[in-house]
Amino acid sequence: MAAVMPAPAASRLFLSGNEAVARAVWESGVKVAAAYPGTPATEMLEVISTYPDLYAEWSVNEKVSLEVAIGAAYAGSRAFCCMKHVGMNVASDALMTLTLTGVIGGLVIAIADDVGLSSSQNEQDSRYWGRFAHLPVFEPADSQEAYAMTKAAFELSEQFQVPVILRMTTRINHVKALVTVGERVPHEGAGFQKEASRFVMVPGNAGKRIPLMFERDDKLREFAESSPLNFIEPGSDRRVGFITSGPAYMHVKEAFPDAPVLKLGFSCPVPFEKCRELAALVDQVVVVEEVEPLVETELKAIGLAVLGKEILPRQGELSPNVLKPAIAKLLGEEVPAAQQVAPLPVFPRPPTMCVACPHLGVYYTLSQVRNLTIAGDIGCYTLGAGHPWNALDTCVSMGASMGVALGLDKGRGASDESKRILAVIGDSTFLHMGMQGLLDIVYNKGNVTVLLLDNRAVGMTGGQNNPGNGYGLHGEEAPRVDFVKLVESLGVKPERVHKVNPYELPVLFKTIREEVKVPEVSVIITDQPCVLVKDYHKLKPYAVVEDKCTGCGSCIDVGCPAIHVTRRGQETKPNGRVVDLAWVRIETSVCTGCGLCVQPCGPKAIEHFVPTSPIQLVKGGCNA
Ligand SMILES: Cc1ncc(C[n+]2csc(CCOP(=O)(O)OP(=O)(O)O)c2C)c(N)n1
Repeated sequence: MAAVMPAPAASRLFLSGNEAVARAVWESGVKVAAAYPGTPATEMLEVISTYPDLYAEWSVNEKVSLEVAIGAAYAGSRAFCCMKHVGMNVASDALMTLTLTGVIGGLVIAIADDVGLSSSQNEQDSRYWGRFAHLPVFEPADSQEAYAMTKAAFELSEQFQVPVILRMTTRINHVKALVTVGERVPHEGAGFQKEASRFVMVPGNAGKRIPLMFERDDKLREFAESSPLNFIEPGSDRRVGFITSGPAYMHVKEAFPDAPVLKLGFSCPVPFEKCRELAALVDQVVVVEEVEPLVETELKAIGLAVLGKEILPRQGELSPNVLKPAIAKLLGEEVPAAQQVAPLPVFPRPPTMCVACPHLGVYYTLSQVRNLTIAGDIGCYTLGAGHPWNALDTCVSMGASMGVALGLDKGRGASDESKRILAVIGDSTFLHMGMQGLLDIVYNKGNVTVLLLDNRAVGMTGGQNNPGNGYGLHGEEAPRVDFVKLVESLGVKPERVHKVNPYELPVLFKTIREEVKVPEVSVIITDQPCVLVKDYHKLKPYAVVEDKCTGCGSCIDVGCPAIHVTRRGQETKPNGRVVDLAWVRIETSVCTGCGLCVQPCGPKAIEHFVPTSPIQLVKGGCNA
């Protein structure tokens, strides 16, 4: 977690967009900040939690985090909530009613879109929420803007009593730049004032708020027209002008430094007059927006002749190497050869689980059991879909393994009759959205075996604390969920609930084999901690005894990245064929002695590492 930044006002700090937003949240006098982790948004709350004088929490999911922020804003305090793009799908039920009540204290919701899918199950454009929920959207283009727009968003939120969406993308969240910061200004809310017609959204009350929401739309559009966040840079090359927002603005400036540009920082509602102004300056207008053609569609609807996704991709970032050829083609210019070359691809490094990860034992076991259909979920254990396990058959969204497994059970086709249906879910994902799915399986008498991988961490996003590990955001003690009691209280029969150590492969294998045969719901809980959390204790490392290793590769099937195959020479077979002799090696410097690889090793060639020279000890046990 990033450290607190006690820098005084006017300091220039080198901050990522996430850190810049965190600083602005603190300076804005926010009292309550809540979030559920998700890349690329996670660090916002992590950094906020290092500032004094505010309450910050990891909530169990994004919907709860938004609801916590709503309550604080109803009480007149400033509140902040952040999430990755898919988080807003979860939180949107609250959002769509929040837009009717509005807020008292300023409420800013930062949504981080993973444009380019560096770490997500899909690519979404969160600016849609601005249109769908009739809310203003700000789009920063760098860290300084992320900071300034967060502060401006709180002002706007209170002026119009409306929550404001700050739309960020991975490039803004993670890239660092210099930011000049200011002072914290405390903000004291008046406290919650009862007003049932506004805060109790039953049909009679909600219906009366809808026209107010539409009126607010008009006022916001008018405001956007004169907002300094929307400005025109007249440029000198008038052949093409650009209407753009967020990081795409930076790409436009880099690719076409002389072109007229309308930069939309306050991009929803779209300031139509400003767009017309830009159009009047140039021969052609191109709207450059990542991901969906939202501004473009609205401009076309008001009769403005603009181009956009006809010539630009709808997926991924609009970097200069994407923009330059597209605009050259539009202008009938030759595309310079250098610009036609796609950027060099990064050497492929498939994601892998950590050395000694407790999930390894689970997937090694699953890859040995036949006749399974496995509904996967989202977390480190999604990597079980990859090599060497190839264990997962589906992965949709957080918590979906439960419902999908039930659907696979109830919707069995001709070839599925004898198949056993299994669902794999992590502890944080179970608490986020999985619990309800398990209740549904129980209630609807599904025949599903659930593997609940309790590694006491939100591993995938950096090992954050959660109700499953008994620590709060600041590392303080907190009530720890008892997963056995929880699943039993959801209706799973006690005899169908098993807690197993995922490093004990025979026990795990036997438990899975037996439970998938039982025609009712059962839950197998693995109980060993993530190797990256403080509850994990390293054991003595292992090494391969060269003389005993036959190179069979059974240990490789575990999938531990500390194990790899090397060539130890060649052998000529009686038929004259020359074959490579393989030998497996364990990187003892990273091995933590979990013993998973020892279990499938036929020739018993894996033994505790014994350093034979002081140099090996100094090097951390490298057996090279
Ligand atoms: C709706 C939503 N919110 C957040 C995320 C980001 N995210 C991906 S996996 C994950 C949780 C993983 O934790 P857990 O289920 O405990 O599994 P582990 O990674 O520890 O194995 C999160 C928060 C997401 N993909 N979707």
